[in-house]
Amino acid sequence: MKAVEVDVIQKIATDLFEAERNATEVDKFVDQYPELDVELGYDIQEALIEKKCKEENTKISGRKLGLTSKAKQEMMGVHEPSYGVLLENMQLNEGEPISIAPLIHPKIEPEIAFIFNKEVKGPSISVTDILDATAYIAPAMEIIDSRYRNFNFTLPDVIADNSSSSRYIFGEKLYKVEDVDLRLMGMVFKKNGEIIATSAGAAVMGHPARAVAWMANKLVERGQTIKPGEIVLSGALSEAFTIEPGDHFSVSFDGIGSLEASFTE
Ligand code: OOG
Ligand code: MG
Repeated sequence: MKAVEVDVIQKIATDLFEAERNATEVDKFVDQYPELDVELGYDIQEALIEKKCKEENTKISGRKLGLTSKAKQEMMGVHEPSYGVLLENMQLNEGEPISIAPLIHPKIEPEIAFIFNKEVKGPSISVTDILDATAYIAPAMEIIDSRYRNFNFTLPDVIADNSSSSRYIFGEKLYKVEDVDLRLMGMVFKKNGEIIATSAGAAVMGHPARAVAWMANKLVERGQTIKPGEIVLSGALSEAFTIEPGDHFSVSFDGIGSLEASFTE
């Protein structure tokens, strides 16, 4: 890697780290750094995760997919998926009220969590390989919080920003993957008792495990794998919804139960 690239990686990673810590927005970087492409985006994401692990004294707990459904791609104007890293300090517990005070402009998404008990190493990983390596699935919600002003970004920008990751929560009750048809599994998402979205697993790239397989095949290009014990979020099955203090969200899936989340100031 050239020295100038190393400087750009560290500069953008530091700006994104501080934007999160201070809950302030930054402008997307592509305009200022035309060399910012998908590869450089993942280099920055790696540098950012390394910095977060060190300074926040946490470690990697899994991965997440982003922009895997048409609803999300159209909402954000980005037509390719991305992935990001989940850290232990991003995980929330079911039943605990969630304060949005430390966040910039949080939104919430209904997702499916995969919990792995085998390593998944690309290339040529298929839907079947993902299902074989999955110990459990559970209903999940992701709280995203882009560090970019008004969630305005390009694909390389959002990759650098760890695909807008902020917090995640999944159901304590876990389900066997062979007991459901992930493609046809229906989903109802409610805010304050009213239905705000309905969907099915197939909204995520035709099959949620296809999104995870896509990621496993991308990860290997960077010498990485999905590790046993890691959790992977499928990507949202619907668009994302703004969170206000006092809001209560619930997601219910056919066959795998439901999950609730309440928010405070
Ligand atoms: C990017 C992250 C998208 C999902 O599930 O699609 C994402 C964004 O929309 O800010 O997490
Ligand atoms: Mg998401």
